[in-house]
Amino acid sequence: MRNATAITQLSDEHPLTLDEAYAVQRAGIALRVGRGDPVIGVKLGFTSEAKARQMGVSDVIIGQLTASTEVPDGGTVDLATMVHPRVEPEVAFRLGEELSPDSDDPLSAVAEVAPALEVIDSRYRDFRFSLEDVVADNTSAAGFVIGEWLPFADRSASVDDAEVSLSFDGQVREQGSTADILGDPRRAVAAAQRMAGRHGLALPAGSIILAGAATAAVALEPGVLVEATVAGLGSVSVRTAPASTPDGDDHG
Ligand code: OOG
Ligand code: MG
Repeated sequence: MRNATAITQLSDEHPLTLDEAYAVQRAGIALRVGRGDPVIGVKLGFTSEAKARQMGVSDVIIGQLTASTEVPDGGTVDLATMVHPRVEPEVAFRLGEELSPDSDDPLSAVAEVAPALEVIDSRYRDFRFSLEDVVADNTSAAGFVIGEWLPFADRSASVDDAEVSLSFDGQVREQGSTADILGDPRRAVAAAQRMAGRHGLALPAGSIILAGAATAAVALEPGVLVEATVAGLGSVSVRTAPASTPDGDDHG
């Protein structure tokens, strides 16, 4: 988000349909692409009960990941550009070949799998929104971090029910299982194929698919080390920049 200012829900003033909400999302992404920030993948939202319950919204949604929002594993995110960011543990897939809407074996297009973190931030006041609002806001996508990619050649039977934990400075904040993501996170690949097909998004070779959070999201704080661990896949981490000091150089 370029000016980190919360707004009221779009749907408060202009009720919009889900298709219109996806059109708003595409228009916002087109602006970013025009600024030289290409789309490098997609993300699913509300694929877990924990997230649907936390946000009071239950249909699976799709958003787009642009290159500038990727943070390297072990890197730092600056909260100053965000409104009220949260973080959540995820599983990521990377396509080795294009995933076309009519493929009847979507998993065969997947080359790699990795543990991931997603930073979400909503432009809506109090992080409250309707399904249409959050779709128009590109599903709150603000940043993502991918751990080490592992080959998916054996279709990673072990990712279907792997323990997931999210910690801040080594203290566990959320725990769950990859099975909390659609019953099996591999189902996220078919879900992404279906949603991308429906909303006109391409999934070329190399695309990243974030499967959705396995647990509820946790509010980010300045100056913490955030780590997600997915049993069998490993860990991924990010730091948040320390709080800026009041005697910084940004007076007046
Ligand atoms: C919407 C994004 C949901 C997930 O992993 O379920 C999402 C939100 O919670 O603001 O990214
Ligand atoms: Mg997410």
